[in-house]
Amino acid sequence: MSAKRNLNKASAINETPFFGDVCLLGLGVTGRAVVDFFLGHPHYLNTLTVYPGSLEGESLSFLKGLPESVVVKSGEKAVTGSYDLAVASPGIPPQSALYLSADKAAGEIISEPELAWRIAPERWIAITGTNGKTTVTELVTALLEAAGKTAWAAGNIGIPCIKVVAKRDPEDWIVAELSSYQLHSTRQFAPSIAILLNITPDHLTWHGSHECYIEDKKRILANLALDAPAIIAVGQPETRAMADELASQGKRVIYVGSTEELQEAAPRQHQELAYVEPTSGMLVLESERGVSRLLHADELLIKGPHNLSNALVAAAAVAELGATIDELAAGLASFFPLPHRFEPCGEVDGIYFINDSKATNIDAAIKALSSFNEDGQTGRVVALFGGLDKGTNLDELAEACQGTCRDVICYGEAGQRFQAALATKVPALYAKTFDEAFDAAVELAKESDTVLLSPACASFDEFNSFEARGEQFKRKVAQLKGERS
Ligand code: UMA
Repeated sequence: MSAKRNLNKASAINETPFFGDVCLLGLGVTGRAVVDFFLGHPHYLNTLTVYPGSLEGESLSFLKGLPESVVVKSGEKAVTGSYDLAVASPGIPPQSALYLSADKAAGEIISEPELAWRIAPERWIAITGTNGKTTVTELVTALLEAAGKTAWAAGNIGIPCIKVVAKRDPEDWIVAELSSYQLHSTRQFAPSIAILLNITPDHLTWHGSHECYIEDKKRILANLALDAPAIIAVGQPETRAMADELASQGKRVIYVGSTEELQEAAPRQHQELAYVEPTSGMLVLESERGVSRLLHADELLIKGPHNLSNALVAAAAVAELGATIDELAAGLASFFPLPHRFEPCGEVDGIYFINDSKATNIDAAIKALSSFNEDGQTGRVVALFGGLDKGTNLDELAEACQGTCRDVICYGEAGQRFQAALATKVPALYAKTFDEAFDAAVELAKESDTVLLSPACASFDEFNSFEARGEQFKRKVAQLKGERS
């Protein structure tokens, strides 16, 4: 590949890094974006070699259009030769032959967000956590826009960061949702603001253990400059420990949580806090600069205690960039729930339907259930759990169902294990398929009840994605509405 400099560069891009001989692992959304970037900006490297791994539809047609300057090693299960840099797609596990061999063959191995950051390191807000990442990424983006700034949501949300750095103007912000897979292969990544939401068991197969998963999530905080705030929801011992560790190193931490959590967690000398004031119900940001009351919790359209935390972290981040209280309050009050994330889907004959298909792990489903108790709807939920089993312990989910759920329907590959575990606390039925589970839930629900899809499992036993599962839920609601009208 030619090392000629591209003179039509966007000024947000840093022209200095030179990556030499680069190998790229994977040719999905990430891999294709990396190739496109280097084809448009060839001066960053000497050669580009692609190890596509498994190939399907879009990757195959993409391969056909590649110029000869890109070396493609189709069908190779291991990286051979020698490279200065390897860029790994996030889906490729670190214990795989492809990743391990690349790690040996290359001077260093990094993820695509790190590559994008090395090229354009200014104005990054990076967000991670087991649950809530996409909501917070969208919310931060919306609040920045409400404050008159241009922001690009990118990363695990579906748009590779490398695509955005190539497009943005110097003043624009990147709001990057980062998964643990992407963080695993970060080395120097240092965002302007880092947000850590929560860490609960997930992706155990990819990481090998919960401890490794925690370590990878923590990498978002690893290289923060002294004045770059870490905004951390401290509702769990793991996240609280990370906040305290950073604070003890003299770094800036904004502690986010309930007033009880903050009393336990925040050292008094670090007075940067975000919480809901128990007496007034107002969302509050507090620092040495003063106390800002933004809006009442009831004014938010996104519901549940987890969304209060999401709103607080997002507001704290955007307040850092100079947004006024009015701008933050207006932006928060007008933010709608995203599809498949505790999304209200209407009412049929007095029964309400909520699509929380994105809840693919136990913790997310427990959070959804806890929203009902807050609203005084105890015992009025008929919940659908099931799909592809992640094998996690179900005791806490069973506890959360008790008192909250009238009935639960457990379906799909995970159905029988869930039924056995949950039946100890709540009436639990088994249904073979998603559709049968929905129909059974409608049979059992009474007026004023809510049928909640918050499945606590991946969707892949029956669907291609959690989105497809959520769409099917919505289709079933619409069909029911048609039949009953
Ligand atoms: N591949 C292999 N072997 C593997 C895995 C992948 O050969 O074991 C190769 C194949 O060529 C395949 C390619 O890698 O075509 C796919 O790469 P990938 O799995 O990394 O997926 P991408 O299409 O690049 O999409 C990735 C994220 N996917 C994963 O992390 C699994 C997308 O997140 C992300 O939106 C996109 O980059 C842009 O940043 C999706 C996701 O499911 C939504 N994320 C997980 C989650 O949210 O739980 C972490």
